[in-house]
Amino acid sequence: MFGKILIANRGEIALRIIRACKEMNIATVSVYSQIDKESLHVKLADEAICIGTALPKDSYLNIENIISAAVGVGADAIHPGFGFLAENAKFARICEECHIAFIGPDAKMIENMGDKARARELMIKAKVPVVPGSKGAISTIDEAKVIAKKIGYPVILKASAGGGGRGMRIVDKEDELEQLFLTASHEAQLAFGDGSMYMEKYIRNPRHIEFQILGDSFGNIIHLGERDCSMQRRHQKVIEESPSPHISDDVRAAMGEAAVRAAQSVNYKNAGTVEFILDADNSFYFIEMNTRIQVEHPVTEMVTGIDLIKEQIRIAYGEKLCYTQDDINLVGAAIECRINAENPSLNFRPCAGTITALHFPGGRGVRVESNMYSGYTIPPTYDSMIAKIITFGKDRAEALSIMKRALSETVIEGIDNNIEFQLDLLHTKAFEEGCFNTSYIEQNLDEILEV
Ligand code: MV4
Repeated sequence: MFGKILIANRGEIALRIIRACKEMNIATVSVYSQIDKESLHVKLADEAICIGTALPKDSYLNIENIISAAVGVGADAIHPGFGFLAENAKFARICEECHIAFIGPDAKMIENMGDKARARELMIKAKVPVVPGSKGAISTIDEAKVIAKKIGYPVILKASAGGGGRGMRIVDKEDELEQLFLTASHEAQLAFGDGSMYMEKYIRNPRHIEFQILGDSFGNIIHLGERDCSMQRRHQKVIEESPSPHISDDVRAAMGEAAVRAAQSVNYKNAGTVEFILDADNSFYFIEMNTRIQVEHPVTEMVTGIDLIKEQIRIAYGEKLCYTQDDINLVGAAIECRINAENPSLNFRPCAGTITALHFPGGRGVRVESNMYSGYTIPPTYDSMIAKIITFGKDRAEALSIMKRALSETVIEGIDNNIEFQLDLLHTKAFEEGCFNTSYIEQNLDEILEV
């Protein structure tokens, strides 16, 4: 097994990876920015190396500094976590060239799936259902008009280099197409250095359901069930759960089969997520494949009993998956609430500052992933997620009652946070009944805040 892993990340995911390594007897190296020197990932790793100043581009995105650190300490592998360099093909390639294992799929896979138009094209070839639309990227406005006419308005234009909701435009009628295409493409060129766009039929108020995939170097691919991430706001997930309260066993089986086919068709290796949207008729369509471990991975861990980080490490080391699809039993239900340092009443304004008192929940069925401690100062530099609280029960009703109990035990003082908002959300009729789509929070915000 690897002797030493460098974790190229911060926050709760860095802790999550350090913990998995410790349980596997693998030495850990944290990297940190100057502003993070009091962070828990620095204290809990066997070694820690400062890689630059606070801004991500000067530290957590600085490939040269991270590779230098890895070479200097003799790390065999790098785990990129999520965000930062996790889906950076150039970084994965440089790791390969330096004979450091990148814990994730290879650079070519990251490139292919990072180009969302190309991923779509590959899925069409693999007969995975996609939303009606262009085959790959669109070259001209005339072509865009022809496709839009064929599939019918409204359509959605998406940047090939976007993903996760960035670089998208909804077009209601042909009059608007040219203008929206040009501005979206221009924006994508500025933001990603790639202005290419593709088109899909716009599905109103979809559900977002994603499947967790694991693939090894021997062509074995399994799925670990789905996560329903429909409770979100402005493309930021707020609550995730597994299983989805919305789909039947038949739909689940069909989606799982499509997800495995998607991964098999590109010979996928390591952990990945196949994202689908579901329309009102429960028709499902592939939209993107993420080539990283995701924030919400604990939800899958709770219902499968599988440690996804350890699996990622074993796969990167070249081990065979020790499960077949038949070995995967989905048991019970898990819910994750993301706890953010933000003020929901002030348009979710992020809040930096010092935590003066902190008490996390415990007890049966509760898991907390966080790098917070009493006295810790949250820097203004990074995203506002400070904890994930995950609960597990024999069914959704039990996981939900445990979550309500857990959140009501939680104390976070000194900074704004969204605990009360999460509690209000959990108490809505829509959440209780599992009957909501990706527009729910935006469309019902006043009501939720007022509960
Ligand atoms: C869509 C869509 C409707 N129709 N594609 C947003 C994030 C990115 N992963 C894809 N997204 C969407 N793609 C078509 N053809 C609606 C969304 C969408 C969405 C998707 C998943 C989760 C939350 C969302 C919130 C708004 C819009």
